[in-house]
Amino acid sequence: MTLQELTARVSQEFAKTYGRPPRWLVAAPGRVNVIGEHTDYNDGFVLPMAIERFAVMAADRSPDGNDKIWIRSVQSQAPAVLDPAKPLKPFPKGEWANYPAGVLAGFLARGIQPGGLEVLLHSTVPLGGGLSSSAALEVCTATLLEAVTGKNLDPVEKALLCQKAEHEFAGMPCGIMDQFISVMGRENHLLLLDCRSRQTDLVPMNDPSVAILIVNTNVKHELTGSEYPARRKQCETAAKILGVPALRDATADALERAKGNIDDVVYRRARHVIGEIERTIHAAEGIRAGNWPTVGQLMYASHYSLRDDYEVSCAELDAVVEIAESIGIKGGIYGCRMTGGGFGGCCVALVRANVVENITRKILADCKVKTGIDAAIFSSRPAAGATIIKG
Ligand code: GAF
Repeated sequence: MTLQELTARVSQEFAKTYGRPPRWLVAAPGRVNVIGEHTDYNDGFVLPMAIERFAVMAADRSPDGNDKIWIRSVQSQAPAVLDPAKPLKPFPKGEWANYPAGVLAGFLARGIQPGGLEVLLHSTVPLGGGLSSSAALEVCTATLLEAVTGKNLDPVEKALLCQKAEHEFAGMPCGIMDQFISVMGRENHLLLLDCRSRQTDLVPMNDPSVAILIVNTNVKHELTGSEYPARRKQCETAAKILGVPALRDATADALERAKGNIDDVVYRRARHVIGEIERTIHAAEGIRAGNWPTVGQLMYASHYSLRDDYEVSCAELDAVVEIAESIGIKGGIYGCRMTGGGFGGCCVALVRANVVENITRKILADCKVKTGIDAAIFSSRPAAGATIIKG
């Protein structure tokens, strides 16, 4: 479904729910990270692209004139009711209302009052699939509040406000990648983001001979669990031992020299991050040069490092990568790796565009035989970041 078709549908759903057409329509994309995993909170580089899967919100003023914001979701029975008259507090852990609530809190803290709204949310970003459904929801909410109030935030401030919502309301100490790409994505481009300086470089990705495939294992992950914060701590420990502000500043040589003084797990976490930052820079160069076999090799290397050193993969993700390798360049796959936080979710594959259908059939069939899972596959061109469609 194109974004136009999706927003037309959400507009109709709004009219059915609230009995009138929406005054505002906004959308924000999910993302797939091509390479640069678990590097954002180490001040490193990431290389994500926005995907053609979106959180969309349709909205109008509340007819009763009060300041409450009612958000109904086509994916959930219970609405989220946000009342700016009372201090906003997080809802119980795991509730989707935390994402819009955290974003609204950020606007209120800046003295921006949106007033009462009735909202309908529809998201096509798979939930819990490592494709940033939560960042899409945060950025979509922020874009709606911008549209309603006419106050446009600077893109960096907007992304950071959304990241803060995720930290303080959803309890997930994420880095900056997901919110930045949902705000700043550009059609036909990847975003090379320096997570220290926050400088962004658009990397063109418009060669019609290649395609990005996203393989969803449908294995759900829970990143607010202990694993993600534990990885962050291990990285901080490694940086401290190496005497650098962040692992971005460490070299592979320095890590080898310090090996005797570092716990093996912490050593391997650092080895992943240091190697992954280098791979990300090389991959961006490879993409600019259209050197697809090199980019593919870097993607496989990233996966092995996430599997063996960072230990955030799982059997199903490993199976997808093994299947991709067995198909190989001859069969049209340049590279494949797990993407996102890990422990389930999706793999991203770089493939020859003219064999997408064959590859899709083969991966789905082999996955079923190897792991018993019913995976889902779709391809996406790099999409634009958040937009106001109406209003
Ligand atoms: C999750 C986080 F939200 C990101 O900030 C990033 O750390 C990613 O995991 C791993 O690269 O998506």
